[in-house]
Amino acid sequence: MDNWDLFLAPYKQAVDELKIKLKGMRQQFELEDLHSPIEFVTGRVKPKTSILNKSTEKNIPLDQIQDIAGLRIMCQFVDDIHSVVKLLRIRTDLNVVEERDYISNKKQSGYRSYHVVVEYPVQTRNGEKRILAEIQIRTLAMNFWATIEHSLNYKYQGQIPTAIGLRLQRAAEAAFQLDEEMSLIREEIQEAQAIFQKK
Ligand code: 0O2
Ligand code: 0O2
Repeated sequence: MDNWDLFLAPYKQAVDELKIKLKGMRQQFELEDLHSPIEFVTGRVKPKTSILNKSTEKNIPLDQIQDIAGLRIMCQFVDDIHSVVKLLRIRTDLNVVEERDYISNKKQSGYRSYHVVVEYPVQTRNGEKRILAEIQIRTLAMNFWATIEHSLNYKYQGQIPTAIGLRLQRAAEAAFQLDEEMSLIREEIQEAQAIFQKK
């Protein structure tokens, strides 16, 4: 690759645009005093070294990597995740090409999230370029777990000691139980939040 900045430009453009659009969805719910299934949104372009490692490890060309453009949507409740997925499926400015449900099928590590891969058209000087972006949708509890597990993985270079790995699996179950408990008192929480927002 001779010019990384040029290669990454449409991915950066896609992340910036999708961040604005997804935050816009949250604002629409707020404007109508409705519970937003989106709590907050973050985004990043995958660093060059991670892109090269993934391409080599999986033996796939750069433009087939699905998460060079990565968006993350955090939700309060597990049900919100499914609402967000439905909202994404009906959008006409992007095309859902793959869905991976790591909530029903958690990963061995204990990781839970719902991944949606989309094809998104970026307008460039040379016309339209359709690129892939990965949107990870998860609850705040799933995000807490994934963020911590990600740093431990980095620290131990993917070789987390067995004892810590087991604790992480238990922590993942605890996070999931937290989500289930919160779902049970969802109505109560939402009423409280509605009152709080009006103040
Ligand atoms: P707002 O008005 O709060 O939405 P950028 O610098 O634009 O490339 P970005 O996405 O703004 O990057 O930064 P980052 O660090 O990815 O964080 C994204 C947004 O998520 C930030 O808001 C944070 O305030 C918000 N955020 C992070 N953690 C939490 C959290 O636990 N709860 C809530 N509600 N929000 C959180 P913005 O985009 O700066 O502005
Ligand atoms: P980053 O930017 O460091 O987060 P693969 O990446 O090969 O495992 P695939 O099929 O490309 O698998 O995609 P998958 O598994 O649907 O999504 C990969 C991304 O999901 C990872 O990106 C993580 O962001 C997240 N993820 C998947 N499994 C775990 C896990 O066990 N723990 C944590 N914390 N996150 C996970 P990257 O490539 O690691 O990039």
